[in-house]
Amino acid sequence: MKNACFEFKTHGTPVSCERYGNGHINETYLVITDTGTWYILQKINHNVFKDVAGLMHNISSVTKHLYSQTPDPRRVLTIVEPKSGGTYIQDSEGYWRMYVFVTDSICLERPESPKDFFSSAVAFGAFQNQLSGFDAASLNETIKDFHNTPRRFLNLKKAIEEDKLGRAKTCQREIDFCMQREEICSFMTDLLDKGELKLRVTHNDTKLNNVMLDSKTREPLCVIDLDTVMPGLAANDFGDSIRFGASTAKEDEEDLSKVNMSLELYESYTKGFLQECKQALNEREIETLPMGALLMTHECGMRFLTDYLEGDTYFRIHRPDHNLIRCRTQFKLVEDMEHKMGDMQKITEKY
Ligand code: ADP
Ligand code: GN1
Ligand code: MG
Repeated sequence: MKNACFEFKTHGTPVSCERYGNGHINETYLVITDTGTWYILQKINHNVFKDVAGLMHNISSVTKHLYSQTPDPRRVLTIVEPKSGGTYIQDSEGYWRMYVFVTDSICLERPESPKDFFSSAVAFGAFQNQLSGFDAASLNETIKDFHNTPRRFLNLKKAIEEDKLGRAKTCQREIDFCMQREEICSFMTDLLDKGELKLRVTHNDTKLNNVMLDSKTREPLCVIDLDTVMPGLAANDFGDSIRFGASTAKEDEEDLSKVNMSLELYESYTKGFLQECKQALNEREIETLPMGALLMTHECGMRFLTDYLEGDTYFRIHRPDHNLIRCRTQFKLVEDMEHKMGDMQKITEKY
């Protein structure tokens, strides 16, 4: 058992502590105490999050804001206080935090039906709406240039030039794919510079497995993984959800013929997301949602490719070419979205 699990104000004494979940960034454990109470213990990835105090300040203030609107620990991620006070602890292994486990919930890797995906859209749309009155200036930027797509392109170019592990020759097709799409990278940043899009408080990592649904009713409960809540674009939150959840296959599917963007799932998500937050968005923000999907997918593919070239130092991998496989699914989705852009726009207009 991890020593850290005894350092928080749990109900009862921890009796088990096992690795849990499929996140790519933090090290997550399920802790169960002798009273049968469940908790999530996480070792915060300090390579990714350099300023842990700033990160935890964000999560603590955002969850307080959400709790003031919805005072229910199943509906708002809840921090468990360390015995020493504050919001996290540091020991010889690193930085740790604990959350209340969202009871009677499920967390999906794939939607089992369009209704599941609709529920996740309601959760992220409502999250967006609830944070519309939150003071963005009070938040720390936990990862600089997180969704700055042109910057991600430059990082990729640098990784190709350095080619530290001599891997560039194994992914020339993927490299070419990115070089052909350099121009689209600045689509959102240009609109932002022109003042046509608005910076809001957004989640920035809206994967389906970052939302909990009620295990019986499949209704949305709670948005989790709040590490990247910071100023961002609504279209990016929308887009990252489509990237992961509207795909017909897993993020690391090797058979690319199985990987496509489902218009049916796209429609379910659009309906749920806009139902919850369209009143908070301007027309231009709504118009750019389909491009948000394409660009978040392309950006994520470039990030996987960059990490592959740099020697897998960012995303957790389970096999040597895991990041390359992930990158390929993203680029397959980008191509599919390029073909379906007209349909995606029509669906968006409908809602
Ligand atoms: P990462 O940043 O590594 O993705 P997450 O915070 O998303 O870490 O946690 C990883 C997984 O742990 C989630 O996908 C989910 O399955 C589970 N999890 C995290 N927090 C909770 C919670 N409060 N209640 C239940 N499950 C949780
Ligand atoms: C990471 O932490 P997790 O697994 O929810 C990453 C996202 C990527 C995603 C790709 C902080 O999300 O940006 O889109 O992997 N999170 C961070 O699956 O980099
Ligand atoms: Mg996560």
